[in-house]
Amino acid sequence: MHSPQLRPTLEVEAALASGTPLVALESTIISHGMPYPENLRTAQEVEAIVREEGAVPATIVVWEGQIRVGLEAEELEQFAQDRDVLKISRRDLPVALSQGKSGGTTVAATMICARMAGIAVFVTGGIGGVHRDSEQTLDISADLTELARTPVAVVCAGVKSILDIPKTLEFLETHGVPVIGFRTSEFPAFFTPASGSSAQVRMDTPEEIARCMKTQWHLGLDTGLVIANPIPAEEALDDRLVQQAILDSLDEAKAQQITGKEVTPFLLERVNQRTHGQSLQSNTALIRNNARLGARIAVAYQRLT
Ligand code: PSU
Ligand code: MN
Repeated sequence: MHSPQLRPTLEVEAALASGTPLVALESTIISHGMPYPENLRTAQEVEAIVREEGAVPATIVVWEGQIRVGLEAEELEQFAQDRDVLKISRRDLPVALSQGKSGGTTVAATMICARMAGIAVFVTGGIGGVHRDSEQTLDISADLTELARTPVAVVCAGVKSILDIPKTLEFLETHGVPVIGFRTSEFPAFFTPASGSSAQVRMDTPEEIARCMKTQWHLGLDTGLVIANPIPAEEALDDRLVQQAILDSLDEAKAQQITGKEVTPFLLERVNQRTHGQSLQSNTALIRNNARLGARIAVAYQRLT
């Protein structure tokens, strides 16, 4: 670990030193993706699941100008309650750190920090992607360009259809990012297990995924991987309800001229409201599901290395 701003907990440092598998966890979902106290409860549950599976969780946040890799229990509580922090993606990292600010790290920023810390597996809910009206706005999440340049495996439940899923998959293909469906050949759409688009390949075990990661990086192909883990069927939302909520929210964003980094948090919040909290329940269920898979992949990957 080289950056003077990188501050792991003692537990994370010990795990890195002893070769115990680690799982990085994203924090924009805590600061901007869910209301309090559900965000705290979910973050705690996710950490507990990672431990159950024999790995060490490292929730990554920017806190008063430092990159914290892992938080103490009280710090996590404090972070989850602070609704007034930044959303930090790649370009915001140097700004926030040099100004001593705090914030939740996006998929892109969490990948950067995980890599700096030496953590290969990262669990989140959904990744950012190519927006539906990208022909006009050029709005493409920095998560995708990060996947194109940073060697970390990202476990997610696919991409919300607030985005253009086929274009998102095209972008990942262009940039050489493997897209693996876990026990499915469909690429999942976050709230629902199927999007109508295919994953690049289906894999059925954490070991198979770990072998692919190892092979990729051994070849010197320093891109990330997307591990797309569909939401469990019993937790999925009704497709028509979700689609309508998304269309209405997109109209609202356009009417209010929401742009830039505000777009995604705005849409997430409005979709949550329109689905009357059902989406929040699905959201927490799929993250728990991703945490279990991510930890199993981290354990399998550690065995190979
Ligand atoms: N999509 C979700 N949930 C999320 C996000 C996206 O379904 O919480 C968050 C993640 O932190 C992701 C970020 O990295 O939004 C992408 O934001 P943008 O589109 O501004 O790059
Ligand atoms: Mn954007």
